[in-house]
Amino acid sequence: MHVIDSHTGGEPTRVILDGAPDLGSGPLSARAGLLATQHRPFWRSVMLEPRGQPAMVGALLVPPVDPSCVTGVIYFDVDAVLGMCGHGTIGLTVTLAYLGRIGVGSHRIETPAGVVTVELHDPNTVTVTNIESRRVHQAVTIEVPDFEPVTGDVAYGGNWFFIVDPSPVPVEPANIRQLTDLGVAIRQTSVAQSVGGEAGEPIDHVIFQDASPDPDVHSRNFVLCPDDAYDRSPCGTGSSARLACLAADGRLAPGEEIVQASVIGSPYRLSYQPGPNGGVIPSITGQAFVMAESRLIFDPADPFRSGIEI
Ligand code: PYC
Repeated sequence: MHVIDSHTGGEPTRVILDGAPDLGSGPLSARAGLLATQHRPFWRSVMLEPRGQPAMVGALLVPPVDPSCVTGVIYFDVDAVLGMCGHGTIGLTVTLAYLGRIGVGSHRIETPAGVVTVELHDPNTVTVTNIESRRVHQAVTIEVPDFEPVTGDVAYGGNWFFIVDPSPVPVEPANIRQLTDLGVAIRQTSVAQSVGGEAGEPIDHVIFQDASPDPDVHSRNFVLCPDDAYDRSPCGTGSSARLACLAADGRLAPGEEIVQASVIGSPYRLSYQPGPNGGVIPSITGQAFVMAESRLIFDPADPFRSGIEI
């Protein structure tokens, strides 16, 4: 299996070029469903240690349905197949440029959540124009066992987010353990209490937002992903959901640009335009770097060839 690893603001992406199961030629959302339900051992073996690493997202290249797209892609982490992934799309674009498949300019990429546009500015800098993102519920209070009640918004940016703003715990590296524990408890409670999307879609990510002490940075976030790892980048789909909330609250005008930093300080430049259905069309600009190009080996004699399952 030929893979290329990159990181976007510290968040790893593994692009899978070959060796994956055949998912057919249906709509990407159907192929993502097949991957999630029929091929769980495959994607987990690529993400789990010792082959994978915490927080890594896989990007499986598949033929697009829409011929105007340079590729189709299905993203996943060790616990879930994702609708879209912003940092992964920045990493994928830089990887496609590294492979010589695309050059500087604008390209379309098909994901299970819809077609996104990427602008490659130089070998490392990419702007993603995401699918329309929207706030679904405002100021929902959840009684979280063993914690104080928390109030947040439910928003969609290609994945489903519960966004707590301001964070009850300062968004700082020293608090990553505490933020992770609270985020896991919020996600579990939101699922148990059926707090989710319009059609009952479960919350898969939790975001804590904080003001930034740096005057050049609008805000900092901590994003808990489905695998219980925190996003080292400011999370592209999470930033999209957050833009939808800022727009709905009248706190950010269309076209106005802000810098959002992750808990480890990696920045995205964010802005939006009004969407056709009352949401926002987010723009996310960030940088990715290719780190490795390798062949994964699945030796039948290796007791951990499927990854460490504990
Ligand atoms: O950047 O959208 C994102 C993302 C989702 C999960 C990890 N990163």
